[in-house]
Amino acid sequence: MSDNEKGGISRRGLLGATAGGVALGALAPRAAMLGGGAGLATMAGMSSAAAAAKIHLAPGELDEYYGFWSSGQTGELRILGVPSMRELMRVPVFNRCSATGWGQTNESLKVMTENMTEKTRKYLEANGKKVHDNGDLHHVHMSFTEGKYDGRFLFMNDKANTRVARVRCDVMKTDAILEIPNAKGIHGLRPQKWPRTTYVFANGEDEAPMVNDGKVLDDPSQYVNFFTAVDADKMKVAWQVIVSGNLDNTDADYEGKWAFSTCYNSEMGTNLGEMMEAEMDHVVVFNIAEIEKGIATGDFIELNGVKVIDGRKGQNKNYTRYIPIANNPHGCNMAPDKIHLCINGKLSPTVSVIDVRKLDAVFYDGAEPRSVIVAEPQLGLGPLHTAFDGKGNAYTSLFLDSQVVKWNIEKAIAAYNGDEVDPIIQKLDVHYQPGHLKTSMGETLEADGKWLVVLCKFSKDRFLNVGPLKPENDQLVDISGDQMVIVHDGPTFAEPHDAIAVHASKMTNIRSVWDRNDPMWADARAQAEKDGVNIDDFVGEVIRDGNKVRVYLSGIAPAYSLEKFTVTEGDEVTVIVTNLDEVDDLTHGFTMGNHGVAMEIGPLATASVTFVAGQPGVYWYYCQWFCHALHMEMRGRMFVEPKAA
Ligand code: RUQ
Ligand code: CUA
Ligand code: CA
Repeated sequence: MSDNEKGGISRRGLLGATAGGVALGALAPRAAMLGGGAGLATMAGMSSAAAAAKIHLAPGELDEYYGFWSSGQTGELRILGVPSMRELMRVPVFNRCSATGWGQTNESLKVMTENMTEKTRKYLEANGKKVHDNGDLHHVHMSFTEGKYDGRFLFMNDKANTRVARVRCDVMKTDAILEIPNAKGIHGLRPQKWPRTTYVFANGEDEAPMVNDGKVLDDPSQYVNFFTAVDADKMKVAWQVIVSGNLDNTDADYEGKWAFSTCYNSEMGTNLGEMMEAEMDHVVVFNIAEIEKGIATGDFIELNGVKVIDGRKGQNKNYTRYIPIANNPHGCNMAPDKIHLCINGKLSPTVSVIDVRKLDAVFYDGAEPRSVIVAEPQLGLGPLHTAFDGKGNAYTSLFLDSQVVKWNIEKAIAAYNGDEVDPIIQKLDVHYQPGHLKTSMGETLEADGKWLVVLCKFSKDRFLNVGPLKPENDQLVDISGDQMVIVHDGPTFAEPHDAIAVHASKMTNIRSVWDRNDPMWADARAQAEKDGVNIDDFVGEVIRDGNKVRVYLSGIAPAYSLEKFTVTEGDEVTVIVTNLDEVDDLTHGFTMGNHGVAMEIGPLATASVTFVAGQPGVYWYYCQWFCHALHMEMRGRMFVEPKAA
């Protein structure tokens, strides 16, 4: 009997009487619509006025937590205040941003291109592009020191173009983007928790030939997947491990010994039926010390400049172990008790609880891989992710049931050992189809059990109808009492997958104006020095260099240092703008009319942009960031002279 069947619901049962699995996607939303009672229990135990009071901030009051939100296919990072759920900022990462010039300024193009593979560079060049301007950002996580957030960096994935990015928490700008060679479709991502974030672990979800050069195509027997450890300080690949099956979500332990990845396609199938064929998939456990030893002793192959360890099944080494889990698991969540890892069943109604203290025996004493499982509570339909309150309770999202279930880990262990106890404390209807859910500080040793954010994939009837494309609904739940209480509906644009809530006291590095010596514009500074221009002074200079023209502008509200400059049609013009206003919140902009050029220049920042001067004529440039009563007057002219015949 399979574990699925042991849980009382077979795969066939979960899918209903449909032939094969193809109807799962269509079935899911309907199933939830039919699941009655939506909303009725949400205010149980608390009046709506009391609930609202908990999240209401008077004008000028600050939130207790920074919420860092992914944005899925929008490709950016978002900052929300928790518990007010007010959106505070959007940080462009993989996307092209009209407001800030991200994806267009020289500084952002450097970040976006400097760690790009040759293959991508050639592809883009052939298509007249410099960068991909989309991303699919699922997971955002902060750097750790000894299991606690340290306020230095945020790391995030791009599933669409196989990248990992880092955002500096001092200025909230992206400072590194790394395209991962060999792997395809980076999905799950987590920083190492202990002793500090030396590695960021990144899962390749999609299977492809090991050497993907077109010689092997439709032969899945030759496909592999890669698990990647990124050096978090250098933002370079440290090493990779080839695995059996694909990789979905990942997490790391609190001892720095292990990383874990779920796999929903141990079958290495290429269609839905094949991907659900097996009774069991697995969790891969990566043994960090053994992998580092293997790299140090030369037990690797080199592939596209990366040291790659073979950790596939059947390797008689201690790099990896494969723990069977009921078919098609999804989320992978390490509890702040440092002991329990929760693997969410998705197709199985269960969460498999692994005691990480039992892993050594599996690696070194030949213990059965499943001997590490200490509980497998049956929670409901479609468990995707689990969060923790630091008080021994877990909160699991049930996608198909449109619920969050609160359950107790110790009781689940007791039940698994045969005790007559029900680990389930409460089931809460949410709206609708929740994916990730996050507790305040819940993925750290400082889990505080105050708030839970449930990121619902569907909002349907919860908001005014805005057309066929609806917002998602990020619901805020008060978990400080015995019972969960929904206190806020938070509509969001496409499409937050994941979020973290970081106590504001952790954000000690955050600045309000830039440091003039910031490395972000080091290239512009070096060029200015060569041109004999001091960009720390109020300067207006035009340097001609063949058909290249460099225009140095300073801005002090409400004027630029130059009211006009002249170039020739077809010149490559670089405009370098420095904002010399050392004033909190005084941002300038630079927009060049009818040239598709616009960028942000924060207080004491320098930013630059390069474009080709267009057809002859007069073009106005202007500051597009409202900076002064005379902001409209902060503008000037570019004269484009006809090219000599
Ligand atoms: S995954 S809904 Cu992209 Cu984080 Cu689970
Ligand atoms: Cu400077 Cu508006
Ligand atoms: Ca499977």
